Amino acid sequence: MMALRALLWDVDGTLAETEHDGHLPAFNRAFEEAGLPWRWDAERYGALLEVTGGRERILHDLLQRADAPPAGPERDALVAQLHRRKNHWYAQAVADGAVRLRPGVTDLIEASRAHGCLQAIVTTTSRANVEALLSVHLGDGWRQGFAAVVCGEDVQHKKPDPEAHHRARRQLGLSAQACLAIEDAPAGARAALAEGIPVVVTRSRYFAGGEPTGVTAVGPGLDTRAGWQPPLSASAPASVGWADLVHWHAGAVAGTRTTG
Ligand code: XBP
Repeated sequence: MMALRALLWDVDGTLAETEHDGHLPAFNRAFEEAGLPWRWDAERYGALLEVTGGRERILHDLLQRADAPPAGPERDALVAQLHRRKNHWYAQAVADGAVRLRPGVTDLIEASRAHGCLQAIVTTTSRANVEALLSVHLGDGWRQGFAAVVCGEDVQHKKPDPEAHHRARRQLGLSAQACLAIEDAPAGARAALAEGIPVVVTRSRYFAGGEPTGVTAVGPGLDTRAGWQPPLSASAPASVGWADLVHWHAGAVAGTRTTG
């Protein structure tokens, strides 16, 4: 039986509620400081999250605005400027403590590490955003604790393309079935599954509904044993633990999927 050798962590929505607490207000701040009347509310942002990548998201929105510059160098410069300033305000929000890690994340990283399981970051957000978030919460030396860190700059195609998961797996030197991806969004789950990596979904604010297909387990968060599919037995401590991950992973590798 293939052992679980690495956890592949998504960042936005999975490690932290970065979208609502960090990126969304930062986008609006960037619009405001550029003197633009554009603002995104939570509903609009939820819809825009279909588009992965902050730069791509701005461009997508702008294409639907009559008051946006037409295609050309002026528009490209505006998108680049807004994205740069968005990331500035995002880093500021993280430094100010506005974006916390989701409950249960740090415990599970530590518990799985203690069992020799490698840790990886697989995200298509910008590297600077990952650096900002993890240096605040895991300390300046956080990078040493991760055997692979794949970010938006490292790939040509963002999620749901499997390129980021493929790169991470190659850097780890592991087969897909030795890994387990933890994701919140359908695009992330699809990306990992396309690479053949079993997926656990921790639902997040913007991806609270829907039934992800083909994933090994789906639940409300790592800090609770309630509300998971397949159900978890009640036990203490009342959070998802290393033994649960091993169990889920073994089921996935054996071909028993719970959803879809
Ligand atoms: C998350 C994203 C990102 C962030 C913004 O991707 O969709 O676009 O919202 O990040 P993933 P940037 O699920 O792969 O973590 O502005 O840095 O692109």
